[in-house]
Amino acid sequence: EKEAALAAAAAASTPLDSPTIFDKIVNKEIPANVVYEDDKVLAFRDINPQAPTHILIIPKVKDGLSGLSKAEERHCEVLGRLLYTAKLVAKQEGLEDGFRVVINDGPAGCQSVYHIHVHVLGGRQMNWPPG
Ligand code: D5M
Repeated sequence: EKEAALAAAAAASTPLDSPTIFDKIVNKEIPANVVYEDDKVLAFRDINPQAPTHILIIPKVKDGLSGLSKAEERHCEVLGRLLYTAKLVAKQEGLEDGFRVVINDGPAGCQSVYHIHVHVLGGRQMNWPPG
């Protein structure tokens, strides 16, 4: 019982569960260049674009999804919604020739904001392998 309480306390205080700057964007506390919004997801232009089109798609409610590595089965619907929104946004941005979708996870994946997000990059030729 004590162990469970300690584990719960540790989980509650993990920084990964803390609000991020993306919560402030969802709550309109800081501005963002929003390109798509519905009841579940928000899409806005990346502040540091790596391509002519660079959009981030996030769930409005994080629900423990600080990153893809934290996904549970209950997240399947929102994960599908994020990818489907990537398609909608790519079409809206006129990326007919193709585009790239990226999810960075954890330190080795170069993740910097711990609220899951899908990058949509396009408007130039992408290269492989990525950096
Ligand atoms: O990607 C996190 C991305 O979030 C990174 O490309 C910059 C972007 N970012 C950070 N703050 C903002 C604000 N305020 N508006 C728009 N975009 C922002 P990652 O995959 O975690 O490295």
